[in-house]
Amino acid sequence: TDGNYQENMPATEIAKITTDNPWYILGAGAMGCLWASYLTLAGLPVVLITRNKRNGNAINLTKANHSQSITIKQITLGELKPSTLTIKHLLVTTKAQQTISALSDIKPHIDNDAILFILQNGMAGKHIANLLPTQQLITGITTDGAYRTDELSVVHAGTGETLLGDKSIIDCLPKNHLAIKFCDDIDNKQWQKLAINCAINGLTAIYQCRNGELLENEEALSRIKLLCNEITAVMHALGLSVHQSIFDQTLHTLTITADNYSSMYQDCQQQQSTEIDFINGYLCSEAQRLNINCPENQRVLAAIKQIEQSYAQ
Ligand code: KPL
Repeated sequence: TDGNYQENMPATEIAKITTDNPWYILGAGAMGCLWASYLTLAGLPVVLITRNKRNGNAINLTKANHSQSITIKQITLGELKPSTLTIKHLLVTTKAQQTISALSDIKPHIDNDAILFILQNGMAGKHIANLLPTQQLITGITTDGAYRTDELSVVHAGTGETLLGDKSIIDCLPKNHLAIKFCDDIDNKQWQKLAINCAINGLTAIYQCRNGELLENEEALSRIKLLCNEITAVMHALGLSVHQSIFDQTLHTLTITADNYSSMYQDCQQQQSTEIDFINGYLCSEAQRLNINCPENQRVLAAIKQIEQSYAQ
């Protein structure tokens, strides 16, 4: 499905990225810095929107022990607000729980016809669509692994792939640097990713371990089984096809990301709010709507909420 659609597509339908009309990136975390780097390397103009002024204007990108410094244009929210600047292309890489507040901050600058490419864990899509009803929202799902070692240094630790639910922007993305593919079944893929995050992320924060260590923990494994059964029931009730068992997919992800610390583990370690409301929280609210019991997901949700509350003490 990917790759050779372009010949049939009129040039006017392909969004144009120029210096006057760059990719703006909201969310300068690991994914935001990674994409800012690769978009720049692909020759596409980029502006990183940051809350506070950063020390320096270069991102240090490391992949397979090779580091390079990439100059990136940045604008702070304070500089953006009084300007008349209009955003036509926005890559959203904020954490799910920060997305609505961050988008509300820049909403006056987002063009009514803007394209938003949303690349994050969890299910925040509906809230974004309510906030920005006229803009085109394109969902992306990525299995690339990245972490930051400081504000502007990012390590591309695991090479995965990025799927997106719309072809129109593929030529405006760094497809020579990242494995980017169109997916005609993005809602299903997003649910599979949600399912895996429901089964892994909370437990790594509860047992305070790397992903792979869950495989050696019998109690954790039996909880993963329960979580997967509940998620599968919800997916079936929603009419989503589950080709490969969610439990098998989870075990596979745990094996290939064995050395990773999950994003939720990292958030808890840094005493930051987590994406739990958009992962197990979302699953539980869908289950409730469908009258399906999800006690194990509720248990994980409650345990992570308790961890978050303990920071405030
Ligand atoms: O997506 C992830 C995350 O940490 O958020 C997994 C797949 C669990 C990898 O760590």
